[in-house]
Amino acid sequence: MKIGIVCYPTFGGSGVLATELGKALAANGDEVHFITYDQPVRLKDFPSNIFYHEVTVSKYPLFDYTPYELVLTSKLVDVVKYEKLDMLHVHYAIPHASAAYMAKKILEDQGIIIPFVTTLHGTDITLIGKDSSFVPVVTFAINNSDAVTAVSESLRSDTLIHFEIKREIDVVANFISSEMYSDVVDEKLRKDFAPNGEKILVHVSNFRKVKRVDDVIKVFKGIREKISVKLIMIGDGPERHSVEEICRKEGVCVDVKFVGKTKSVEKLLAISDLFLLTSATESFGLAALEAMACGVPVVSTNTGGIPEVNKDGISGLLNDVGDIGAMTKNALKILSDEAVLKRYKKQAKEIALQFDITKILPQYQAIYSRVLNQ
Ligand code: GMT
Repeated sequence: MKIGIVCYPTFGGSGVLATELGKALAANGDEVHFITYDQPVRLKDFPSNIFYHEVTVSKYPLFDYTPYELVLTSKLVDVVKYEKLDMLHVHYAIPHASAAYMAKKILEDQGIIIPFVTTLHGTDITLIGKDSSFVPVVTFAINNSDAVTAVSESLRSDTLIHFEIKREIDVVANFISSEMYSDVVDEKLRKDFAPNGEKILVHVSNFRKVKRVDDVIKVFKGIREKISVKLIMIGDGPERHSVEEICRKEGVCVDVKFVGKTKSVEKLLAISDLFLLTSATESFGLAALEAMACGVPVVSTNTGGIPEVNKDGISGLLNDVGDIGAMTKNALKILSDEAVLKRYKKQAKEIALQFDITKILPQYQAIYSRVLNQ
């Protein structure tokens, strides 16, 4: 099969997932064409059956806002036609699903049939998507996709609540490739971050408001009052500056290290003892799943799709959004007893294996077959 994948090429969960999916399909023998405005960050190698087509947006003096969606549509038409693609899989509804629909119609006019699958990832529904300025377009694009998937039951149900949907939505969870993650600790690296045997907490995100990163610092402060701990903050984004200010205000900077958008997330996860995920809303929580794949338990909020991956009392503990006290108490419950920590680490890894690519890829492949045969 020849498939075109459209995604955001950034560190965000939807782009990571789309890229890993493309790589897995290629490893399975399919021909994969990534169509994005930049090379996806997780796309490091180029085997003979992976291709990248850049969507280049030129600036014209007339446009205050260059119409990216139209440039993407033209690129899709071009790639489908000349690379003879069988189907498109677009990740994140805005604006990828409507661009795919437009490309499909243009190609139909030229006698070319190109079905497309839309995967909803989260904020395309729960935040931006339900903004009234997008609702009609998002609703139309979902209803007119050839198949639609959501990354959790929770996101599926949010989509049905916020939009007038007249079609089936399949739930296909986020995945990890367990081969990529190891629970083997690099002792030297661990010592660099925790020279005196402190426990290591970790947070990974794009530092947007929705992640409530301030809460990570507040919880860390509470834990630090009881046991020796260090905190590794991975990622970057709009809230980074204010979070650093909170660290200063709370007087915890000396034990917090901001490492930015590192490419070796797995190595840092593997030396960590506990992952903190404080999001106000989260359709799934791929970052938590990646931590669990390294045998790191998760103390998180209980919002959206998080309970579908972080199993309460097994891989970690769930808490209400903003409940700093409960998150601190629960983190201490896991960290203060070596036997308890060991048990949670083992269980986190076991749960993560349930989301291995080998279990999830066939679900996408079944949807592709259905779409190509309809
Ligand atoms: O905001 C982010 O976390 C990035 C965002 C994205 O679309 O790039 O992530 C969303 O998609 C991920 C992959 O499906 C999910 O695991 C995340 O939970 C989801 N983020 C939110 O819902 C906030």
